[in-house]
Amino acid sequence: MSFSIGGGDALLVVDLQNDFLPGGALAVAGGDEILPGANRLMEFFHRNGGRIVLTQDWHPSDHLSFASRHEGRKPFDAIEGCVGIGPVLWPDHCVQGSEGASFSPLLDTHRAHLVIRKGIHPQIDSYSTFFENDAKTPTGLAGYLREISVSRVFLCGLALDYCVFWSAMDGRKKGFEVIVMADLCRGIGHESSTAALREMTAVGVIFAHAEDF
Ligand code: VGL
Ligand code: ZN
Repeated sequence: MSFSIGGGDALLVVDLQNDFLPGGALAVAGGDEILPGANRLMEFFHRNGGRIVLTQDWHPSDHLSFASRHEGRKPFDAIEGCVGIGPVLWPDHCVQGSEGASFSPLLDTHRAHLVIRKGIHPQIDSYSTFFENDAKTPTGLAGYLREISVSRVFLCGLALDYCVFWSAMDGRKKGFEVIVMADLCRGIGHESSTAALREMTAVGVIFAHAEDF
């Protein structure tokens, strides 16, 4: 497969922040391996007139997705009946303004046109870059992309089974063509990653690899 990139294309680089990388509070195994490829892809989009959007998980220190906010609960415990939170609780991560919430120093952020910060409301999480987890509060990304005539959205980053997955699903829901860079994503869980790949395939997400560019 090969892609020619232009003004109708956007690259969404998802959550390449210290806390999701080895040594971070919610480290995704192998997360650091995708940094060079993400940088190369941003450079490629830049050279060809594509749009580049970075996302940043950006929680208040008392965010309800943190296990520390729930008496007797541990990180990765399942949580039910808490609208907009779950299906599991997380360690404290990506607290606004912290070192953990900063982009990796190895990420070339200078090519980005826009940074979307998400998960900013204390009571609700936001895995998707398009909607918060109530599935109805928009972040504004779809409007931004539409207004600049973007129709295809390419995704890379972390985590495959949460923020990349939900961004891809909502991108399809909003009518974009969605291409997930399979070798430039890493997942938190094995089973959830397998399920994510299956569900994305079912809604017409296309998978590509760095070598396709
Ligand atoms: C994410 C869990 C909690 C992600 C963010 O970026 O995939 N996962 N917050
Ligand atoms: Zn988070």
